[in-house]
Amino acid sequence: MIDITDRVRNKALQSKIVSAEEAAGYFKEGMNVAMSGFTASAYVKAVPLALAERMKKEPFTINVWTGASTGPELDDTLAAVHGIKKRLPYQTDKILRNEINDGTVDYLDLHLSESAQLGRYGYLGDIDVAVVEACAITEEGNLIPTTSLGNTPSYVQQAKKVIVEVNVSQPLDLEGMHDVYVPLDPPNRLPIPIVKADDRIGTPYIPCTPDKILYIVPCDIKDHTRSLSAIDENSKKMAKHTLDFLNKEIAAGRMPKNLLPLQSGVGNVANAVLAGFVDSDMTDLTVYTEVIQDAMLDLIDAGKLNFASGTAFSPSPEGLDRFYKDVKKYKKHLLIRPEEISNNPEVVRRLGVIAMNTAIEVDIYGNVNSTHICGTKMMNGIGGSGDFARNAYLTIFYTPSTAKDGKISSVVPFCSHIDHTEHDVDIIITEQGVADLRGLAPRERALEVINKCSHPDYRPMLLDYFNRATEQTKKAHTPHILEEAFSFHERFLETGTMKK
Ligand code: 0RQ
Repeated sequence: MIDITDRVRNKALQSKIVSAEEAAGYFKEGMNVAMSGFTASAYVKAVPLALAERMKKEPFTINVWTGASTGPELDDTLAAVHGIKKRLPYQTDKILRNEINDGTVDYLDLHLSESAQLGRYGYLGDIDVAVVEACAITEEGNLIPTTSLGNTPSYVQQAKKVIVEVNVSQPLDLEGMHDVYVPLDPPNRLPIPIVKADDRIGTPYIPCTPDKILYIVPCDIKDHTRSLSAIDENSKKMAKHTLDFLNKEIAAGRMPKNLLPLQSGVGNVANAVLAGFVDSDMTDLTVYTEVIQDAMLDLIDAGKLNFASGTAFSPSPEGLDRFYKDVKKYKKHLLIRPEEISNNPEVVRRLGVIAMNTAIEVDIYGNVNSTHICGTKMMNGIGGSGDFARNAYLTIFYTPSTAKDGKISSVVPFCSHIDHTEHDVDIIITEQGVADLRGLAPRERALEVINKCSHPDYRPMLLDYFNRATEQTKKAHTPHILEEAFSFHERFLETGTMKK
């Protein structure tokens, strides 16, 4: 077995070190199991792998709560043996997604900032056991976290028992990079005293006591982070539109020269936008976000980013190696918080965050669908996009104007599912251009979205819909022809394209 005695600093606790197989024997049908992990960072690996092996021989299911998506050793492996009954609050795994969409798994798609407190409010049931990754365990039994915090502090607080995976692939230098704060629940909640991205308000460890720790499992499997794809032409155009737009905001005096704290979602577009900042002449940037990605290391190296606060460090494999080689340097610029703090509406509103997230589709009035394909099939989940979109100073959504080789228009008459309403959305950016919806009434918004953001192949169809809807409803506040509102989606389902 891997030697972790130097990382279990409480000598008495060393007697609880067992193999992953022994720990896997603890789980029973129907248990609520909270696991660490936010993106493919700091998720537990050895225990779910051993649990899946056990489930292959004696099938049973558990309910899995995490911070967000995880890596393949957790979601992929447990879903492949049909070991998950209920899953919350977010996922991105292909096998799990299929099981969510074929009725095998019940999925609770939650605002990430709320997910820990919903657990504490009690109606989801007790957490039977929390399984969490740590770098080390202190003399007092406290846990030194690794590359993300997510919901782990709250889960450890709430769980009846805790199984700790001590992962020796995670460098001890990570110690000190975290700020752990779990708010009290109403009516006792206090203001969260963060007024700058780098403010510290909590402890550098996850509070835990030795008696709560059931087992300690050694692990040496690295975070299985995802490679970034090359930045495509559309993403480059959207990045350029963003920088041009923000520069105009600065020139108009609506934003300071170094902008306001940035939040960006994950994926190709987010990465391209942040890469755009590296090549820009903007300096002294700050980031108050959920996920810290490779481009933020580039911004630190370029001397343009002063500080980034998030709940997970989610780099590509190359980014992770680069970070591990120089943790001490990057640590001065990075802080990891629980997701109920990184995404906290109160703090996002106070700091005046610029929120940049990606949509599946948008409609002509500015509603945004981030989660459902054709209104019924779950893609990933709302994640943190709603936490930021509702509360930011400026809320931007991105989407290429078409999907699936142009067969789908990402601008539709009416979104087939709505995650972010017209009231939350300020700016929509596609490769075609920027729709600035601030200060516009619905009929003005429709023309702005259609003319600036839709693809020329679909623009005449969208204008035709809008003009007929305006005429038929005699200029109603939000003109729609109800029986036609989903006609683009219906045509795609019937013919394989939204084109006529
Ligand atoms: O399908 O994978 O089969 O090629 O959807 O689309 O363009 O690659 O974009 O990877 O950035 O994902 C909204 C899903 C975008 C993501 C979403 C198809 C398209 C492709 C993916 P393929 P792209 P991305 C904080 C913020 C919610 C959570 C969030 C997401 C696939 O950004 O999950 O914002 N966001 N969190 O072909 C049918 C359409 C489509 C479509 C795209 N209109 N109809 N299919 N696709 N548009 C971060 C966290 O919370 C962790």
